[in-house]
Amino acid sequence: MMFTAHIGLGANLGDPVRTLGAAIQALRQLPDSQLTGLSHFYRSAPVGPAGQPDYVNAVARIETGMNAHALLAALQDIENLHGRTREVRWGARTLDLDLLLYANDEIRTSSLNVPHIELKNRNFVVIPLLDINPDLTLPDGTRLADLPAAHDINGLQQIATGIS
Ligand code: A4P
Ligand code: MG
Repeated sequence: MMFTAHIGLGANLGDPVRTLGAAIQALRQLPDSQLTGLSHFYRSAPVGPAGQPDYVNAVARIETGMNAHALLAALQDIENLHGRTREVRWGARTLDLDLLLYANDEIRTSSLNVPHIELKNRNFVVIPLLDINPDLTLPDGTRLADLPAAHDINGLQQIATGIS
């Protein structure tokens, strides 16, 4: 069985566009998986501790045979490969990969929350998700396009990267 998963990519240290490009290459190489969608890239104002650089954010869609926990572990391996260190919650990082959506599942465990807890509140997640699928609906039935974040371009700026 193959399942659709949406992955949020974010970086705000080093060369974020280059890091996201490398992460997308790594996603293409995930076992039993295929990259089937990629949003535009956005520069976004940081949410969380003040004084950190702007982020670059994007969303990728894959079709995968991996279950959600195996996929999360694979995403953490990619983060680690790109020098991710975890110190401050919501603080600066070289690469953050979040499992935003997995099939139409709702998963609430100590190590994995899907849909991602902050998904609905973050324009830098909602707007790229809509790039990939303007009709996307969450497991609770919410149409993504109906969320306030879908119409909030505050702090968000599309950037040209040549990555597709
Ligand atoms: N975890 C649970 N559910 C998930 C999921 N769906 N995807 C657990 C990924 N991880 C999930 O995450 C901590 C733990 O969350 C993991 O061990 C995993 O088991 P982490 O990535 O180590 O820590 P974190 O990212 O610092 O914390 P958190 O709460 O995940 O933060 P977020 O929500 O990822 O936010 N501002 C802008 N403009 N753009 C950004 O991308 N990102 C963040 C980080 C803050 N501000 C930002 C941005
Ligand atoms: Mg995270």
